[in-house]
Amino acid sequence: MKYITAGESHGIGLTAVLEGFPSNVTVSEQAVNDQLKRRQLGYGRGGRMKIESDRVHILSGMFGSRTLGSPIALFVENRDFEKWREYTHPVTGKPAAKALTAVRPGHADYTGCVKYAFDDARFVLERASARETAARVAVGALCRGMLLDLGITIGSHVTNIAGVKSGVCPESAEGLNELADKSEVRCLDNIAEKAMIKKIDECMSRGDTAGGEAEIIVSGFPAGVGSYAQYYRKLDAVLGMHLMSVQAVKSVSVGLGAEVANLFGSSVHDEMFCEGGKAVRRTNNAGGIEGGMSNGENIVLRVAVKPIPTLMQGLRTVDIKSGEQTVAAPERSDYCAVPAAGVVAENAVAFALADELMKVTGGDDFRTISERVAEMRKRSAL
Ligand code: EPS
Repeated sequence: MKYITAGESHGIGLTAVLEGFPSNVTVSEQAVNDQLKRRQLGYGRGGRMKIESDRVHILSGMFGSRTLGSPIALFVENRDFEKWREYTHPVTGKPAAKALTAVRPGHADYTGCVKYAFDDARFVLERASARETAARVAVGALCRGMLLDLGITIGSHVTNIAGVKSGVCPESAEGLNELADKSEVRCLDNIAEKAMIKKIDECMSRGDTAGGEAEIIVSGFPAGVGSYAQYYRKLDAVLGMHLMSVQAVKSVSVGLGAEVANLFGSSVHDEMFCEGGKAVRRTNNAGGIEGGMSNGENIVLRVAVKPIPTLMQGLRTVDIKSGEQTVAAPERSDYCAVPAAGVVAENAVAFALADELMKVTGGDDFRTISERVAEMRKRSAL
């Protein structure tokens, strides 16, 4: 499968085209809208989320909610476009009277102006904005629906905001989102949750922003997807690409992640035990991936996201027009988007895993895929 997205943050809307999705999958439009809604939530979002109420328009690739195997075009409208159409209309838009030249360190403003030869960072930020993740979530939601029909569940929870860590380690993705979504910061640890909210309040009051970390868990994914045979077939490498490309993500880890550097092999590797004729593990430090392939355990990933680079208090910068020292202009933005980043990450993982699974099972029609998944499950049940 492949998908591309198009659209600016304050343009008409966001479009995605998903190519290669199998036929005969029953798609729930409501399930896509549910994912879009989850992405919009979270304590610390800015004023924009009060304007938007994201809903998907499915334009092609299915009849009567059943996929045809042909490209699926999706559209999510930007309600805020009406306020911006004077500047951002694709045909009649005119450059703003005052260019944004006090580039925000950490955002794409400076590098985008250099690369595309712009003298106004608005031309950059419109596309660099994390608004684009709405389109990615819509695509991921379709894939996630198919995975769910195959008995594969994806969930996430927030493990850290601004250094406040959750002490809860869920065992499975089953029921995880139902619990996490009850919390405004999607944190399962009640004490940490309150401290996280306090940190975000502190950020808001001084015009600062907060980053953090989310854990994504996938349950029910069959063993044997991915391959050790080539670098681009390794499941962890593929997942890394899909997650690192989510706006603001600065690190991705699998299982124990960077912690492996501190430990001996005897405490890292997940020993196998024969119980009732089956091979079982008592630990999952590998995060469900060994040798670039899924091993049948839960896939456990973490993403760390940087604090949003738009600070109301302003960061010191250089004006790209005058060349003078200045302070980055405060723009409306979020103070913390870590809960939303976890939801985006889940849906990015859904696309990556559906795509990799289809490379093993054949990807044209859902029946073939489910028969192959059943076979794979039998083969791995030692
Ligand atoms: C963003 C800035 C804010 C965020 C936006 C990402 O938007 P605005 O500039 O309109 O206030 O709310 O995220 C979304 C719009 C979204 O849907 O997630 C940025 O600069 O990246």
